[in-house]
Amino acid sequence: MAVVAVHGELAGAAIDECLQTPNGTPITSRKHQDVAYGIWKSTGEDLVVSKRGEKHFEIHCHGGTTASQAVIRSLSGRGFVEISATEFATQFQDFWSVSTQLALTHATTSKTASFLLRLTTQLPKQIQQIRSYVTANEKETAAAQIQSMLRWSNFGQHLTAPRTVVLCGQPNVGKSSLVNAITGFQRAIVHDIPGTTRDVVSQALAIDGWPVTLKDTAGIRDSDNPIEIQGIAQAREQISKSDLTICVFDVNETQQAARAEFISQTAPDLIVLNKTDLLSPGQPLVLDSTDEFPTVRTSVKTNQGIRELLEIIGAELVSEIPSDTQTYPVTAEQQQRLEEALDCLNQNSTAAVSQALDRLH
Ligand SMILES: Nc1nc2c(ncn2[C@@H]2O[C@H](COP(=O)(O)OP(=O)(O)OP(=O)(O)O)[C@@H](O)[C@H]2O)c(=O)[nH]1
Ligand SMILES: [Mg+2]
Repeated sequence: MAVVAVHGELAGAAIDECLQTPNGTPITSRKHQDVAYGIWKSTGEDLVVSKRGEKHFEIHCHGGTTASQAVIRSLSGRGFVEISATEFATQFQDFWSVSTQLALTHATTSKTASFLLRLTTQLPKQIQQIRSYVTANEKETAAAQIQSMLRWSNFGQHLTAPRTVVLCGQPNVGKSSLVNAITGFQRAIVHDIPGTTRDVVSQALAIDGWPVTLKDTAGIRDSDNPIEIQGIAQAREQISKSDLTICVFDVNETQQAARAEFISQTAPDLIVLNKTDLLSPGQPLVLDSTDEFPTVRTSVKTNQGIRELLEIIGAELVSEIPSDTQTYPVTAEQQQRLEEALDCLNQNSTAAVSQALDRLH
């Protein structure tokens, strides 16, 4: 669906010329917030018009861009100028409202959308409060509020930017099989030949409502195959950049020294001991006693531990959630403005605080 907002003295009159309503009632004679169904005369498209104010209307169009483009063409022919949604919003609202609303449009889960929706009203209010403290020369209070907001910057920006979870391990331990079990479809190639995965295979998904990019990587081992060497280098690079690294081992593997070496090289956040279905009864678990890392035992064949693995990933990714009244930046620019404002407060230049908070985009 596309929404075309139309603003100006002649907005209602222009829409009335272009729109055929069922009973012929013009949109200009309707009450504020009224909604009218109609047909756009030039193309015969069905659409809905909402009167938001005397000079402010919204035309809601379905069906790709055909209807919205037709509306824009008709209005452009009547002297209206097309501008982007961001430009339009900034003419009526301040930076804090616009940037938070734009972030909300990039939310990919209902959980992150609900955090952002609350902030669309709370964040501009909080900034207004900071402005008042600065005006009243209550610098310490203003600075303390900004500091408490900045503490949640990382959480705020991850509401729209997915966190990266990387699965790594030696070849053939079941990394790609786990990726498929987690995503619920055959995303990655699985084979009993060690060294199957070469490229990094990424998949977007939500874990406990948090947006995540799950990355399957090449099994890490000594190799003289140039393609495999590249894959292993990519795997190491992904590990160094990840928000959460999961080391996968075959639970039946008995070489404890090799595992310990692998763990010290990759510094994981979580360990998975896979292929538990192949354990014979009474077989001792070599690496099950590590207290250093959360450890989950799984079997892709029987589905054992997959749900638990997802729960632990969710908890490890987001260990702390801000209270309902806490506000925080949700974009890099919001964070930067708050940091600048805090610097200005620390240097006692209060006039510069409002410049940092309110400068034009
Ligand atoms: N019995 C059993 N077999 C498994 C399990 N998980 C994976 N496998 C098998 O182990 C083999 C290797 O699985 P992959 O998922 O390709 O392993 P990988 O770690 O991605 O391997 P590389 O890409 O070579 O690094 C395949 O034959 C899988 O079917 C499991 O939990 N139990
Ligand atoms: Mg693989």
